[in-house]
Amino acid sequence: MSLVELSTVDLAQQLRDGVVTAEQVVVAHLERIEAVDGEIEAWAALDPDEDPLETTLEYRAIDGGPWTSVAVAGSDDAEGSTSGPGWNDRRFEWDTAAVEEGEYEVRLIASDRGANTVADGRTFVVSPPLRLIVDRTPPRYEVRPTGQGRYELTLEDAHSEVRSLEVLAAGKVLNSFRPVDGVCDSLRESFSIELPDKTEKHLLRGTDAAGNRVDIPIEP
Ligand SMILES: [Ca+2]
Ligand SMILES: [Ca+2]
Repeated sequence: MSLVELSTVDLAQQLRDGVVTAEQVVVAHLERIEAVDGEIEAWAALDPDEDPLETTLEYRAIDGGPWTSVAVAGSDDAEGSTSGPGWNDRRFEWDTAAVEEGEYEVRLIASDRGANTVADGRTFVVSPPLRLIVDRTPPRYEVRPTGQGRYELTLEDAHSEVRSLEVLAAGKVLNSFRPVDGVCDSLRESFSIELPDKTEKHLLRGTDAAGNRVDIPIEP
């Protein structure tokens, strides 16, 4: 099944699981637009210049409110001038540095209105909106030694699922631990772990689904 055919729920799950990236989803939808647009190429005969399709990415908080356009750096059109938000290289980059952390809906609006009269131009929403999480903060952790090199450890994140707990050696991942319930699939996961060498210092690393990492030093 292609990305544009997935249900919102399945797509959101795949995004959370890291199976697909937001960029791949947007590109898939842009390709879909291109494919559909191709079927309506009949009117291109009336317009041999090939209308540029102007696309805008919009987002809003998951609990509603107004849509905000994502400012995208202008791309050069055929004449070499800069044409507002759009895509030439089939790639949108959303710099979320100034966006508050949390869950958002993201949608793509496509229009060829700029190149047509109002009557001819078409504007449509590429639906359904995607759910995306903006998350720049690593999980918090709590560690409790229980003796004999064993520890009870909890990772908790405000926005993304906890994805992994690993032990590093010389900067490389030596091993990863399964949570007590078997699967890293929620905002809070508990681990009951035993470290390989009880007399050595260890460095653990907790990672959330957005890839934010926290290093956890363990002293013997
Ligand atoms: Ca996080
Ligand atoms: Ca779990």
